[in-house]
Amino acid sequence: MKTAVIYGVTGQDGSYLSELLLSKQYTVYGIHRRSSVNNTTRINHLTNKKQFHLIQGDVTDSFNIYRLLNEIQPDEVYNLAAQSHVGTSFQQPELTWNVTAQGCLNILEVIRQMGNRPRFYQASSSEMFGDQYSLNNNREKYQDERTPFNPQSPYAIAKLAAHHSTTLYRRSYGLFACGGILFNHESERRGERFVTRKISRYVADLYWATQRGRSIPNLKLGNLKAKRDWGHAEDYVEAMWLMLQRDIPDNYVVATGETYTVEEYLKTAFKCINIIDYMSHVEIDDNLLRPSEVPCLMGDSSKANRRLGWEPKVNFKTLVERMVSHDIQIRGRCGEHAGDSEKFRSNERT
Ligand code: NAP
Ligand code: G4F
Repeated sequence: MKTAVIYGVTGQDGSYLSELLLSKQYTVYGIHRRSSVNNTTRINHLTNKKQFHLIQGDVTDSFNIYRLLNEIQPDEVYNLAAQSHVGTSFQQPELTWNVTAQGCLNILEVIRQMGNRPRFYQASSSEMFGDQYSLNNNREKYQDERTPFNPQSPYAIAKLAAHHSTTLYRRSYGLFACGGILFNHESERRGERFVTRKISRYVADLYWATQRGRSIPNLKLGNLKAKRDWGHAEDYVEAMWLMLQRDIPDNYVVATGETYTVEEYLKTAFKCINIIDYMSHVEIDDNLLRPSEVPCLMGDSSKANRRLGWEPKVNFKTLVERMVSHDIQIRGRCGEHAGDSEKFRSNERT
């Protein structure tokens, strides 16, 4: 039976990857940061499983990485740890760099020095492409493994440094290290400050407010014109695992191949509660616009399809419907407190 270490286990992807590996009989060591409040809500349902172990650690602490990896001697290490919010990276560039770039290098250096080297997965990002794209025969923009990178945020710069480090350690030291260039993937467990979840939570609050004959303040958003290639996280963690099962390590784009604007997501989400005039519930807040933006992401994951046999199962419409329906259920259970999240949203500045 295999053993895996997951950095970033408390995040959206960490929780789905843990479930996937446990279903394949892995022993999973999830590394999580000490927090003054509970940060394990996405994995609480796993903590009573015999093969799941939660251990304190942090990717910025090389001594801790060295000790843990040498004690556990895993077969596979997945680095999903990051300050992963693009907007926040403009406010906290140094922290973003330390966690997202330096953290990856810290793990690679420890693995390089190990006798039995585990296989390594780095959570790279489509944000690294920035404003770059390739053109297909229909003159449509897309990104694949050959598209140049031109990062547009401190987050993307840090991810690109980590991605290049992963490739360098593979080529220079022979590490089995893969970079998964994943396009946006969302889910019912998505962080509340990413745009898809922010919208699905608002739609759920609006639904319950209407049911109770109340009104709530408008939803504040930034750029509605940006286009993203949105898939479901459960599909994407399978691609991570598949990369580490191959004979040869490599980098892969993982995407659905379809792109939609933020406004199209908004429209589809409001349609779930039969509201067509969605813009009457939305305000554009200039504070939510970013100093620089990634205008259009649409991935071509043909290589992952050919070599890993990977393809996405959840399409855009199903993704939106699942997120809204989930939030309607949980916001319904919150009852009277449903409006509280609005106070938080109106204070959000990223
Ligand atoms: P997420 O929900 O924000 O999870 C990030 C994880 O990193 C959390 O578990 C967080 O712990 C942990 N973390 C933060 N700082 C850390 C540190 N110093 N040491 C150890 N762990 C730390 O992100 P996600 O959506 O699951 O994404 C997983 C990874 O894929 C991230 O690296 C992200 O940048 C990358 N990625 C995501 C997407 C996407 O669309 N979701 C696309 C491409 C790439 P806390 O819970 O304690 O904060
Ligand atoms: O949901 P977002 O914050 O995701 P973004 O910036 O695309 O980054 C996500 O995907 C990356 C992969 O491409 C990951 F690497 C990264 O870790 C993260 O998971 O924003 C999506 C779009 C942006 O264009 C943003 O400007 O939505 C726009 N947007 C408009 N209003 C907003 C808002 N984004 C947020 N977070 N909040 C808003 O109110």
